Amino acid sequence: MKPKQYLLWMAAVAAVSLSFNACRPKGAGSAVSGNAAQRTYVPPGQYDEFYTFTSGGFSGQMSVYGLPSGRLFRVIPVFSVDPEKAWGFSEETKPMLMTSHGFVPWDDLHHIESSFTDGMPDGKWVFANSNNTPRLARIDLTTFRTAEIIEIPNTGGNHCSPFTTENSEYVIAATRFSVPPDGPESDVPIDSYKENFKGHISFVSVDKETGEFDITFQLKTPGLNFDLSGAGKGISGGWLFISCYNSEQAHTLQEVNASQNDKDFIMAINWKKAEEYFKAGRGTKQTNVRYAHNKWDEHTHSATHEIKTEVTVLDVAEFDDLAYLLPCPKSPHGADVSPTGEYIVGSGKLAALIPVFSFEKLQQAIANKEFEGERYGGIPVMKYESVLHGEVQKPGLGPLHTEFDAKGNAYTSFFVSSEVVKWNVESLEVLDRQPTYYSVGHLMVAGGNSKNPYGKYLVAYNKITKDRFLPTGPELAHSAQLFDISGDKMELLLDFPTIGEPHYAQAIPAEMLMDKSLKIYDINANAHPHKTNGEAEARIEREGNIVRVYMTTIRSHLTPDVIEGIRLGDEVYFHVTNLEQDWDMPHGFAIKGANNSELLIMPGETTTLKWVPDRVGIFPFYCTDFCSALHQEMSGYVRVSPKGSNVPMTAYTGTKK
Ligand code: RUQ
Ligand code: CUA
Repeated sequence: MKPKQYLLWMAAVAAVSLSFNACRPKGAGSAVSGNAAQRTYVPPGQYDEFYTFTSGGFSGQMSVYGLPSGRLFRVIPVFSVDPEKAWGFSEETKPMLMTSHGFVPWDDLHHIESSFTDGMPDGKWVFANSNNTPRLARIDLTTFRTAEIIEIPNTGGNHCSPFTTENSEYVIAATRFSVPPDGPESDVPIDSYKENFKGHISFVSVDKETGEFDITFQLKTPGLNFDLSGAGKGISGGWLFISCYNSEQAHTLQEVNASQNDKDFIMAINWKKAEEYFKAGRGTKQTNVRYAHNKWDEHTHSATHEIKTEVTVLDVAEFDDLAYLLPCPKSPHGADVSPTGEYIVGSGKLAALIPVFSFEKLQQAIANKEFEGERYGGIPVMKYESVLHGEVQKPGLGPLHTEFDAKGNAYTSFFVSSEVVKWNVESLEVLDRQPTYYSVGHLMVAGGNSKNPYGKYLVAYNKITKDRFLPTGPELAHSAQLFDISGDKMELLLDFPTIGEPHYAQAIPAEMLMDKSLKIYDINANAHPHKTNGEAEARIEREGNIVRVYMTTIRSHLTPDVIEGIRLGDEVYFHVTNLEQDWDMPHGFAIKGANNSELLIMPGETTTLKWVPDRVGIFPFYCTDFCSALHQEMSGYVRVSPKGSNVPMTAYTGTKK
């Protein structure tokens, strides 16, 4: 076996043996100290200290938990349809899931990143990526709703994303799978990877006030797999560090062929320079792209979808000061930047050490041209020793991700050896290690990717949880494990199950968000084109075979609740306006036989359900949210008659009009 194959084999053996209970780490039951319960117990009526926004992985959603309790507060639908919230089912939300491929009802949401001001979470938005059909989403932290989704062109697998620069100038997204640039020329033989496949790194600007996205420019790079990234901060503020695997540029059997080289790379990008070149008019307009830009409007309570067809691309090969390659041992996954911005930690999935690079050394080495050579037609490769701060020796097996506290420590997750390891960023000394149950992927320290981490808590997101929870058939809940990191030793406090497969998360102090959380939509500001202004305006209207029901809800009736004159062949739109102006008082709407979801209409909002009746008869409808003592009475009937019948159009509640 070649050395790299041997390592792979070793890793596989370790992973397999860990998957049997016989190898369950010792002390799983006793790892929790006496007063752990007290430290995670949030008594009834009290609040948690942090919100955590957690990726749902293959669920496509984001979930909101409290820390330290681990209580689940909300699942925010982002890239997957959600019938509970009518996301992707109501007429208003359908445009949010439109792409250049049409309506896409599912995606794989991996990473969550805050908006930042001066390198600290500012509580305005969190961003999330979809891995499969490349998109970025912005979630509004006053409404806890997805406010915007933009598709990323020239990209295949948007894994290396989203990474926010220090002042949210850009949210950065880079392609996991290099592919030929979009357009008719992309029909090429797959074994022409080296010549024809390219990477793209997108710089998506964020409007300071509205948060609106715009793909300002893209950088075109050689074909590589970009995995993860960290935006520089402080002294490295204008830079970006991206882990690259498949430096071999293999196009098949990557498991072996993309694991040949002893070192892959971290690509350091001077994005400030790239921005300067862009502003100076460098770069080419590519006009054969097609990507969706979808926006939610809080006044019309509706989304719009448009397809854009232009993007500006700068080819890094045409500049000699944009990109540098830092050799990084064995298939790096995470590339994480320390709070001061000085250190960049690479986590080689198959490496037996953790390399820590120094930004200052990198700057000197660039100035002194300490290059080992060039790769891919002109990108300088730095000398490993010239840019290295040092290596953490024997940290564990299978390092993936690193987070930081405010005291100069780093915390790295180890997938294969199932542990979190604490080490000092300056001295590179391992200070503590604690087992996780079991294979830990991402980890999150509260504020751990900011300039001044809040510290206190660390959450490990574990992928395999055999024997931790009550069995639930072949698949078990993934888990989050909460550690107290305020002392010298990390202390395990709590296990809690999570939704989907959590990758990254962001913790935001509760006081930053709770007071600005929206309570109701002002009904007077509701500009929905099919809003009903009070019960007196409730009605039905026919335009050909389109029937619009202008319906209102208020405790505890729907208006109208008697509807006649609907015929087979009609398309019925229930435009339901919730007249309530009271916090936490949504009403629901559902009708028998609808091959659609329910609606849950927030106070002051208008939402639309499309219904195409398939038979004649009487169809009950009702409110789906137990809203009052008379909730069960909150219902009504629709009469459907044959095509061509002359049953008059009738709609009322109470007295027949
Ligand atoms: S990945 S388990 Cu999608 Cu962030 Cu590392
Ligand atoms: Cu309204 Cu139940």
